[in-house]
Amino acid sequence: MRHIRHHMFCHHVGLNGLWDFTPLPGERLSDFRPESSSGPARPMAVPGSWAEQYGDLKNYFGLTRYDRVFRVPHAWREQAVFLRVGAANQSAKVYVNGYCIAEQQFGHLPFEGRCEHAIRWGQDNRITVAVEMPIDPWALPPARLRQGEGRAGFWDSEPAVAYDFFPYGGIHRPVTLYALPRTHIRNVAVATPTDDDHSFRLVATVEVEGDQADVARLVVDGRTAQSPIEVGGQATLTMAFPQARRWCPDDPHLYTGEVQLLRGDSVVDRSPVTFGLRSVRVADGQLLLNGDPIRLRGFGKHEDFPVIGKALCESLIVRDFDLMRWIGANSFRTSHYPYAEETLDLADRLGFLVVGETSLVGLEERFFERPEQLRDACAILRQMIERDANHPSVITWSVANEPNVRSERGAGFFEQLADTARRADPTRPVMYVAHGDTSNNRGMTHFDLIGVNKYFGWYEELGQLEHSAEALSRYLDQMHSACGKPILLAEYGADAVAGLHGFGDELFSEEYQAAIIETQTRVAETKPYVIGTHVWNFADFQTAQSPKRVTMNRKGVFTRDRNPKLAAHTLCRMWSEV
Ligand code: BDP
Repeated sequence: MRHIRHHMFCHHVGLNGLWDFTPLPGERLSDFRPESSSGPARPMAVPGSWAEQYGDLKNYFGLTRYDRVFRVPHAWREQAVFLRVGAANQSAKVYVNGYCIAEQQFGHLPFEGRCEHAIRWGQDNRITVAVEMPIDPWALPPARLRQGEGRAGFWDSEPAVAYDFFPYGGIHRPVTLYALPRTHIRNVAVATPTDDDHSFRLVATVEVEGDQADVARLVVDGRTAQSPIEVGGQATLTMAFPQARRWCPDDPHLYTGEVQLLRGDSVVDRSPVTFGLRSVRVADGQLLLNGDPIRLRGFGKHEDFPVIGKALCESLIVRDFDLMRWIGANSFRTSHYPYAEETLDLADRLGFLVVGETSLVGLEERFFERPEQLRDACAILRQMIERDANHPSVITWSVANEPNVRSERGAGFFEQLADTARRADPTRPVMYVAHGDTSNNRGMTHFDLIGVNKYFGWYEELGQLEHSAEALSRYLDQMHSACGKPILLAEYGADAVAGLHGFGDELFSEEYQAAIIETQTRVAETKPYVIGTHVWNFADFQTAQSPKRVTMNRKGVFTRDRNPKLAAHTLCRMWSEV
């Protein structure tokens, strides 16, 4: 699939805006027929979450259809025409004039298909996207099997999802129609391995569709490399960078170049390529960026905002990076799903380090028994890596959040996920994010980095600041001696209702949250094997309803609308000391 940035360099039409929307209660995506008539439609913004746009849809979880009419520029007649959806939650099928051209089972990941065979030139064309947001115990991520199950039976919620964020349905990322020459570049995957003498190589794997080109060429800073296109449509281009300007948070230098397809002397297609030269690896118990140990300071986040829900909003992304810069963070985790491509583009430009996470959250033993779940989990992981591997900001792949792995079979499931990630991308370490202890995290030894989520002072040692510090210290040491890997404290914190104050030990007060975060951060910083701390969460976020949530999860150090709580000022002070 062509990288989103490349659209700027080919003919494209954005199909965001108001679509006709119809809920189809009781129907399933598997039986959907685009020609069947449905009830009266109402306007729905794309990108957007339906639950945020209409009060009566707040708790609608099921099948819906989005329709709109579009015209295709006549000049595209001899071209290959694609329709691309950045992401829809949770599963979707796309039809052009009744022909299904693409589908996606997994939310938060793009999908596209060629559609020139379905287009009516010079006439109106109907595009229909059927989107389903199931509350289904076997979806990924899943709902609970029964009330009381999931998240280790921790609590019940409505809807009964096995994860702690609101199951927003909708077309959440841009819909784009674009055209390429019939013979074109499908994808350029870059890897930037380091040689023994610390010089970099750029290895660009070019996938070609169509048979009207014989050579692929890479042009960067006036230098070129070229190679014949092999049977099967692939070419590998290599260029050495002995004097590389390395990408790092203080100097996030991006190289830009171009890949061209040639037939004889004429250029058949061209595609930009952007990359950063940096190395990331785990050695001597440390996470090394360009050979030097790096400490991560930052957050687990969510894609979540009032009215917008889970949809892409570029001003919100820019604002969040500005707030992260202000507070002194240098990194974040895309908890608990792959974020918009635009977010990673900005992280590349601004020099943030990203833990890229899949949507595999809420996994427990029942999943490890079913081969189709392993197949789907690997597919999600591979699709994320394929989409994001060109981003220098992404330093590790987190395969899942807080699975409950007690059996040999579960350990095998995670071994396979680790292998899948390493096969898809041998250049980055692979992370496992644990909660609990060694008994429910079998298989974590297959990973290079371990994230641990622990809420001392909140879910454990409630209200006891001092004990919570000792408890964290002991816990980190135990986990480290069990796994022998560098550890990221990937979640810790406490809920605080903005505006609620106290003397420091009142639950839900801003003071208590600030104190917990400060104490726990300081404990983690004393551990040589801890490679960083990610506070949970950057901002308050919407969840399913539950007795443990005052309308939402309030562990943000910013409110949902991005005002700082006391903890934000505390972190700003602490991180400015670094
Ligand atoms: C962690 C989960 C996260 C929750 C958090 C919490 O990974 O998704 O939001 O707990 O309870 O265990 O706030």
